Formats: sequence, C-alpha cells, structure tokens
Amino acid sequence: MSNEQHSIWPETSRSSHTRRTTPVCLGLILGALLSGITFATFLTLYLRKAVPIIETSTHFTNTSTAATTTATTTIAIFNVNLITNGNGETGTCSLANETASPPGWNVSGPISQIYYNNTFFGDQSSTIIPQNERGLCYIMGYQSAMTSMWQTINLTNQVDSGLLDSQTVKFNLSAWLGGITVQNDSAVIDLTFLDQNNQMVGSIARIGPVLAADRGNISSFIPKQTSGFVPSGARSATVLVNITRYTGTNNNGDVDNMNFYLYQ
Ligand SMILES: [Ca+2]
Ligand SMILES: [Ca+2]
Repeated sequence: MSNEQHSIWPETSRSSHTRRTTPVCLGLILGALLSGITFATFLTLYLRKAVPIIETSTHFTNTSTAATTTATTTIAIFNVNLITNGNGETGTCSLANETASPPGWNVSGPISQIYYNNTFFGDQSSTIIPQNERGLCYIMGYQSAMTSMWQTINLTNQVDSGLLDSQTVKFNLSAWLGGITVQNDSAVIDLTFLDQNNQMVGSIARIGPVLAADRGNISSFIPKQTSGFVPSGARSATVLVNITRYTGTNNNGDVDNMNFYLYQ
C-alpha cells in the first residue's frame, strides 16, 4: 500500500490545500516578523525612555550625596598665618636709598621693604629678634610723613560662614614693631572685620605704636599682639599698616613678622 493511497487528501485536494497553505504560512511568518519588529520597536522605545530615567535617577542621587556632603563638611583651617608676605621676605629688598614695594600688599606712598643691614635708613641689624625669626628684611615707612599698606583676607576660605557667625572663633593679630634710636617714627596695625557687603562689623583691633621709650631709645623691635572673637557676620578682614614719621626726613617706623590667624 502506498502512502498516496492512505492520504486523506485527494491529489487535487492536496494541491489545492498546498496552494492554500502557502499563503497561510507566509502570513504567519509575516505576522511573526511584524510582531518581532513591533516588539523590537517597542523595546527600543522603552530603552530610550528607560535610560534617561536611570540617568536622571543617578543624577539626583549624586546631587543628593553632594548636597549632604556639603552640608556636613565644616571648613575650619585654624592656626595658619593668613597674611601674605607679612615678614617682608617675598620679592626684593632695598639695600640703599631706593624703594622696594612689598609684594602682596596694596600701598599708599613709598612704603618699602629693606634689608636689616641697610645703614642708609638706620641699621636694625642689632635688633633683639633672632635672625632665624626675622629673616633678611623688614618693612619701613621710607620718606614721607605717613605711608600705608593693606590687604583684605577672605575668611570664608578658612572657616564656614555658619561657624564664623557662631562667635566661638577667635583671632590673633601679632607683629614685631620698632623704630630707631630716640625717634618716635612708628607703625600701627589695624585689623577690621567686614561683612558680605564690605561693611565693618565689630570693632577695630589695633597693635602699636611702639615708641622710643618702649624700646629703651635703642634701634629695635618689640613684639605686640592682640586677640578676640571674630564678630558675627564677618566674611573678610582687612589688615592695614600705617607708618607715621615724627622726626627727620626718613619715616623710620618699622614692622616685621605680621601674623593673623583664627583658632578656637
Ligand atoms: Ca622679615
Ligand atoms: Ca625719622
């Protein structure tokens, strides 16, 4: 018995069935392909939408972490001298009758940093400051009735504004102040705190002057310092040095080793 005899389809019917089956199969295949394309398109669209959501979520997470870190980090750099070139050792110094404007300072007048052994302006090489503390140079008024220099220091680089406002942060201002022989030519240093609008807050902290009698009428320096609490609202501080002439042509008020620092 042949397979043909057991076929449930007559020959003609099988041919007809085959002809009908082919479009059906093609339809199924096309349907599957269309379904696949549709699914792939949907998946692509989904992923395109999903990725930004993930990135956004990550972004928010990072932002949240950064904000938390900022809020919990307290900047407090204490016991560091905040004055630039407070010792007159930056840049060149005068060894004779010429000016050498101190780098790092705004100046008014011919204020100058000079060598300790500059005999033209009065030899300070016998001062009581040990050489390993005084360096090679100091700052003097030079040759006018009053000369000045100043610099403003941003305190928020050192201490958070919240901590500055807590009135628990202290400051210390110190310097070596001096002059020559019996002359009262002398320096005064004023420290002024400023708020975010550059308006003065608190009161001026001052050191000096050191007069001839304070030095025993010899050419020398005397250490001076003052301290107190940083006033609420302070965001910066200005250090102003005024040097005044009382005798002769030269303004022989002298200053060295200026130091301004914060602490608790
Ligand atoms: Ca010095
Ligand atoms: Ca003088």
